Amino acid sequence: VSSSVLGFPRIGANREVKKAVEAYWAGKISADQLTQAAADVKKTNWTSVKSKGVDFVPSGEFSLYDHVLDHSAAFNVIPRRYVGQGLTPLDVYFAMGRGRQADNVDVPASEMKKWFDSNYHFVVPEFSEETEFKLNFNKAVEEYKEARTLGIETRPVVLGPVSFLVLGKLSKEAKPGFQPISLLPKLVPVYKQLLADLKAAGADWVQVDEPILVLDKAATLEKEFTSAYAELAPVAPKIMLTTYFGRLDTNLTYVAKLPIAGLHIDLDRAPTQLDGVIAAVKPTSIVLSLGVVSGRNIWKTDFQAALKFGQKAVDALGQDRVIIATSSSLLHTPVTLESEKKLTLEQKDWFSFALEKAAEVSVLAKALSGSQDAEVAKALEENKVSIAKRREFEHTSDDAVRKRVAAITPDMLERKSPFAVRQEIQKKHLDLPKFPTTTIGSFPQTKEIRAARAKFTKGEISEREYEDFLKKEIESVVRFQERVGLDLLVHGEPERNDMVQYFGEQLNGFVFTQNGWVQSYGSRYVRPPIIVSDVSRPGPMTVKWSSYAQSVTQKPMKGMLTGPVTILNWSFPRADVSRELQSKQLALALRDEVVDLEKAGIHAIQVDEPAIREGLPLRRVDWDGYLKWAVDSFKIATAGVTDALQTHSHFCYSDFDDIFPSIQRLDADVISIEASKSDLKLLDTFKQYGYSNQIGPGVYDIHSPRVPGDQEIRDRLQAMLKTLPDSLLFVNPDCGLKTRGWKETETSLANLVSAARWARQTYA
Ligand code: THG
Ligand code: ZN
Repeated sequence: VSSSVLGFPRIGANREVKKAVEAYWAGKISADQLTQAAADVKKTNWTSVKSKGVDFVPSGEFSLYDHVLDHSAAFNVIPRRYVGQGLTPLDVYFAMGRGRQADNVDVPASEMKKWFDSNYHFVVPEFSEETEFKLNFNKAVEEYKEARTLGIETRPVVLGPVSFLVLGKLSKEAKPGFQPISLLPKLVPVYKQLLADLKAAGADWVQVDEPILVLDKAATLEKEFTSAYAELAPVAPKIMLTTYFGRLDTNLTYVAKLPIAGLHIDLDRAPTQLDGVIAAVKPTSIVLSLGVVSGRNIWKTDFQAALKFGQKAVDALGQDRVIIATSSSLLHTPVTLESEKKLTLEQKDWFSFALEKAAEVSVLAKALSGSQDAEVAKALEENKVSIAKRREFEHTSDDAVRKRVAAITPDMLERKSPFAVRQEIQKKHLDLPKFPTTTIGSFPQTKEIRAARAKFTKGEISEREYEDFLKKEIESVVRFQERVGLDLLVHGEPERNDMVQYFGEQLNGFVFTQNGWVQSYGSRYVRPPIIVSDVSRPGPMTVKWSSYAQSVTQKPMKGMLTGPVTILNWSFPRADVSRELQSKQLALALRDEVVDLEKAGIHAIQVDEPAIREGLPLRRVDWDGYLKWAVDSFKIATAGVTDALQTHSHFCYSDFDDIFPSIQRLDADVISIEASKSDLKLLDTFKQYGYSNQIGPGVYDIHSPRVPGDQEIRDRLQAMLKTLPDSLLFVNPDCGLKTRGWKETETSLANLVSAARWARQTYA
């Protein structure tokens, strides 16, 4: 039995890669220096994974920005707008990832999408009839050789051809109805070249990732998989076909017949598929790679449970046909626990980060191989003790919280009156004009704000000084909003680092890392909080700031909270209880906060759920179960108030077709959505379903520094009013302004207000 890791975090233990990439963008280091910084981190990754005893060490999955983007650049899938601008290949690559606005070049970034159900975003490849694949470079071979020069034999990783095409979208040039998958016959020859090069370079195995095999849509792709792999297998190294984040289900029938040497399955997410997969591969010579060490969470693997899976596979297939692996790439976990100095020893003993997980697969493989090594025996014993201690801790639940969840009644989910009644009451209470203007919540997080927070964290300024600073910030944001003429104000959120971390820090049941960075997109990382026990709210979290903000203005102030589902999805959840239970505990904590805000004189409260859609299970049969508790959680959080309180929610996307009835069921008084990038077609969806509550489709895109003109916003409003009743329309940007500068924020919002005033006159 051997061991393998499917991929490793790219950031570097001390964020070396993030820093180097950002320094390169800022013109502070050269391309060569960037390459060197990357080479150092790759070397450290390979060496340390190897040193843990892992047999199959991955290479080629490293990236300066995103592995799908690497793949597009390598295969020459480069949208026209980036070509012929006089940029170096490296700068074309970054321009595709993040756009570029300098020296007469002005190109927007490519679209990003969430990588399956994770919080990682990939850069979406764009295909058309005209796409001409060729190998611009062979990253897999280059990195394989790079590792080999260091004396480390690796298993190169490439994204598979079917997933690559299916994850893409149509480029501007594509004819409507064009299917990227139809490019497969043109793409396969280029893959053949890549894989043949790898074989020639000496690679024995290649890991080919086909994660779309866990999606429903793969059921229609049997022909494509069969023909592509029939062509690739003869020229390639031995293919380890990897699937992750879900189960193969019926796709297994054809996958087991592919000419592959190995198949990897995710037993963290889908443990029940093991028996079926063993049965399907048994008659073949396929090696089975068991993803028993989670690539998505940070809990120590229960060795006894993992060994049971392993033993079952060994009994059926024999030692030589079993590999113990991480369930997916470790990209979604922090690098190492060793950098954590603030977690208690008890807490540290519960967790495994990427490097610790590498050690886990190695020990498990050795144990299954019947190793008599004292080190292995010791590791098994230590794991048993750690797991037992964690179980013991899990038993000490917070009875009050558990009882409260068990006592949730249906009436707690419903507002007192229907929306139409509430709307009338709220109109009087809030005194908002027609087409009310508002923002999504955050205002620019300036250097000064970050510096003050850093000083406070380091103890260089007192709590008092920090709070005074924040109050000044809040007051100046309020004054700005009054000056520019916005109707429903916000406090700007200068006190928040991250919309999830901030709440986690104030709730019982969470712990935090100092260095547990996980890539969100490009050079942007988050530090997900870890839920370790029952969640409750020791005291008000935002009331102080919102009521201070309300105290300095006559205009209504909107309270700002992150919703239960988003806090859960952007944290590392517990593995011992259901996500539903954790979500409901969060919901009750937020319910208390919402009620307290209302008591403190706040008349509008926004509870953001940007992650509700990405949490959707990958298989449609699992959707209803999720949507039921996700929507219920939001309702629990928001329904504890009087009819006079206006609830808002915000979603950072516009892809609602699939979940529309659930959005409606949230029964928020106002929702704001991202509508500025995509066309306004989605408003037809709203009309079609008869959406009845108020809605603010973003009137401009905040993800770019570009300032929208007054006329442009008027045109958008006009277009929106073709489908939306004017009594329901709010006017707002399409997301928070945290990442924007003040300059463009001021002009953009002035134009927004002026367009709303125009609309009030025009549609009086
Ligand atoms: N919070 C969390 N997850 C998220 C978002 C978030 N996932 C989706 C989306 N928003 C991702 N967006 C961002 C935007 C900015 C940053 C990270 C994710 C960011 N990170 C800083 C960096 O990498 O330099 C670090 C921030 C910090 O100091 O805490 O700017 O909003 N959880
Ligand atoms: Zn948003």
